[in-house]
Amino acid sequence: MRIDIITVLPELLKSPFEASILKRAIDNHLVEIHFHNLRDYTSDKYKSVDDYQFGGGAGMVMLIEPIDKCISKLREQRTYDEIIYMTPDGVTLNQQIANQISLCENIIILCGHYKGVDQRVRDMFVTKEISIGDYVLSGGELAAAVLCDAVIRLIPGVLGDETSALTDSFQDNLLAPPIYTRPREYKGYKVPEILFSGNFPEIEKWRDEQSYQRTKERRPDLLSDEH
Ligand code: 6GU
Repeated sequence: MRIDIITVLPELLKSPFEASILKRAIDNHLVEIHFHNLRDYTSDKYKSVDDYQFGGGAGMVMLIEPIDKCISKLREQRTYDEIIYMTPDGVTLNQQIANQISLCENIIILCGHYKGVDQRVRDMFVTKEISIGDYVLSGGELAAAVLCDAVIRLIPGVLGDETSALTDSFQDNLLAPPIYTRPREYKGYKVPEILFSGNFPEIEKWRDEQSYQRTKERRPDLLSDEH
């Protein structure tokens, strides 16, 4: 998979890809990430990427021209499955959307900044608009990093244990069960006895019940039909 990220703040986005699972995925050539600084696609001497909004109102709007130049150059080189715009008014990211995107070959992620982009960018280029939740961030960069992390870990070969993405919370609309490691008892807090029984069908059953109980208590919305 190849991900091209268009941003006015590439520095803000680089560090999540320089450690742990994402770094290994890149080093193993399972994913390529390319950053594009919008300022490199400006044509005026001030390298403007934004301007005041027509009709008045506070906040700057990202210009269409540098974004068009950047996207057009990328599209000359390959076709893209999705052009994703990160914006708080997009659809809220969930595991199903991450699963879908993980099947793409090439995607562009456009990070909104200031008040956002000129509406015509969305009309002309964008195929998916994604938010990471109902709160406002200063820009789409951190949201893009969240999306990339959620997607990249689903690419086959990225996780060491191939099954572990399948047992994540949300993968089947259930939260993950409690997990334990050594020591068996810590300051009076004990690991549930069933986990030492060696009876693996019973352990699986216990985990399924715990998952269901947790989901019922914390996220009953996940158990309803809309999901
Ligand atoms: Cl994608 N962008 C911004 N600026 N804020 C957000 C967001 C995105 N998702 C949630 N809040």
